[in-house]
Amino acid sequence: MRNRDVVDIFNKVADMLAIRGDQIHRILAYRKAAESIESLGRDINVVYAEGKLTEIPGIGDTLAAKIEEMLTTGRLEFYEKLAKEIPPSLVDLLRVEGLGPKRVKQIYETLNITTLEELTVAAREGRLRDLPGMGAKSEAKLVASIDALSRHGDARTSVGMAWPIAQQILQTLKVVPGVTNSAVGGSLRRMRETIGDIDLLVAADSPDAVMDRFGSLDMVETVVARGPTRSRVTLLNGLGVDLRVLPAERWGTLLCYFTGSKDHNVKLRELALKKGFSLNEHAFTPLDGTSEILCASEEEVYKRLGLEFIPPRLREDRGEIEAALAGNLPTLVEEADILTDLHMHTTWSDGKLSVMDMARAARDRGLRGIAITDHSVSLGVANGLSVESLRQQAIEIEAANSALGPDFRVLHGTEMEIRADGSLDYPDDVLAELDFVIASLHSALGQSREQVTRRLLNAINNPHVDMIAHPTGRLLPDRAGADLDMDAVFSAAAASGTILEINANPARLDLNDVHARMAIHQGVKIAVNTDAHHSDDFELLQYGVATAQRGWAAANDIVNTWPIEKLVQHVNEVSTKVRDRG
Ligand code: DGT
Ligand code: CA
Ligand code: CA
Ligand code: ZN
Repeated sequence: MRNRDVVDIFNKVADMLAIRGDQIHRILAYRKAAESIESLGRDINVVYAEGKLTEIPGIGDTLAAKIEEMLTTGRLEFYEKLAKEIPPSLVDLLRVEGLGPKRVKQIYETLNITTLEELTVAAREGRLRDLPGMGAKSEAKLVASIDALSRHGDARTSVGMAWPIAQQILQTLKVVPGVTNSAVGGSLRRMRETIGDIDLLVAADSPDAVMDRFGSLDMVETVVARGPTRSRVTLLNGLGVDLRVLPAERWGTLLCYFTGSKDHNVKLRELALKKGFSLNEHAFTPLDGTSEILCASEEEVYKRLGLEFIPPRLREDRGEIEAALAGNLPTLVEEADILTDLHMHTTWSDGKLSVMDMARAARDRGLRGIAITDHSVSLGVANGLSVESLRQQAIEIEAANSALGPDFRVLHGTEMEIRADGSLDYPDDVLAELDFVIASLHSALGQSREQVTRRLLNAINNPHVDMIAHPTGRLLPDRAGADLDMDAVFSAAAASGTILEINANPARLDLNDVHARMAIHQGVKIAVNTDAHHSDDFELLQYGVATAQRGWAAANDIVNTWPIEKLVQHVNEVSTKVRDRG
């Protein structure tokens, strides 16, 4: 058994004791033990081998004996005996908002319900309202809570939803007196496309004021746990937030440990052990028993391990530690490197602002150029442009360019439908009039791999098509994209010079991180664009850049970092080359 398993069983025992109606101090003892093992940061098997279990906070002789039993036999007799009295599956019922241990016991004893499924059925059939102390109203509330649980349950949240919330909470915590540092950690700092929960880290000498402020935030629904260095809350939207607080001199190890990923941490710890240290969120602790070494910055943590600093977006155990050891980490593209945005919409199709409004807003954000890429005619739902409208739009774009002067360039583009049969929405002679041609799939995404891949390759190989937007067409969290043969797509894009997009909208992030890395490896040029329908959407760029970073992209891999003249030249050369070859 490992730390997690012991934590799991102790938490279950605490819940089962609570349902049984046991003494509160006994229940709390198991919870405290679980929390301390959870934040132990060392392999509990090692601690046991050293005979030091009782040095763990909250572990006395009784609990140490139980841990020993689990580690040596893989079982816990006490748990098995308890399970005969209180079915362990009852613990799941406690996850339903508004269901406490007493009520769970009553439901079990009177209706013999032992699982969340059985409870759901009983509640829907109206069998709970007759229990003493219940009623039709509280039964209806319970049904709503069960629904909410299955909605949020184990579902992951979009990074675009979680990031602003995390920033908002941090704004409040960083001004609490005594706070010297604060940051987002976990998968959100690594900018995974979806996140399980928000992790926040704070450096402060005394955690109490921070914990108080955290628990009393308006958006908090319940404080799930509060310990000496850790609190966990559930927000009104069902999202979980973990907060850990340690003194400033431990900030580096704290931030590193809770940024993860877990697999990255495991590798760091192995490196530390080779150098004679255990490593957790608190410190490097020498195995020879001399006093611990603190790191106030993350840089020191990596330095001590003999590694280059590894940017958070690479910390997925995808070769970054090996690269850091060899001094081979990429210099990642940064948001500040981005000079253009090559995909956006205006009132000509389904956007909310005019060409000029979008251009001014982009210029105000420091960009040097944009491409206006409204939808083409067959995307009727998005008010796609006919050839005549497209030609009228050209006049407006020319006017915008004269008005904006030489330091900003508006390219006339299109986001052209690739129709279900693989043909393109505009004829070649119309495409030839445009500065920048995007082709994309919005319909018939469920076609067979062979069919949908052939459809996309047809667009990639058209000499007028400069870029493919959101290649798979997926929508997070649950609409899968086209089942493309990615290898075929990447090699065709590399051969033809067709740019592939990382669409920065957090509902897309398409290409995803892994595909972006494969594409770059095969020599494909990548664009990061917002697909803005309003100037507010320019904010979304950060998610696209983060995805590019997670794909190990350097600035030169991303065409938006190129001066616009170079970009235009690339697009023209590629068209000519392909035309000559074909
Ligand atoms: P999520 O929330 O599922 O999107 O993913 P994370 O990576 O945010 O995971 P979370 O919230 O469970 O934990 C935050 C970080 O804490 C995680 O990235 C690494 C660290 N951590 C958590 N549990 C463990 C563990 O059992 N072992 C190690 N080495 N690190 C852990
Ligand atoms: Ca997390
Ligand atoms: Ca967490
Ligand atoms: Zn678009």
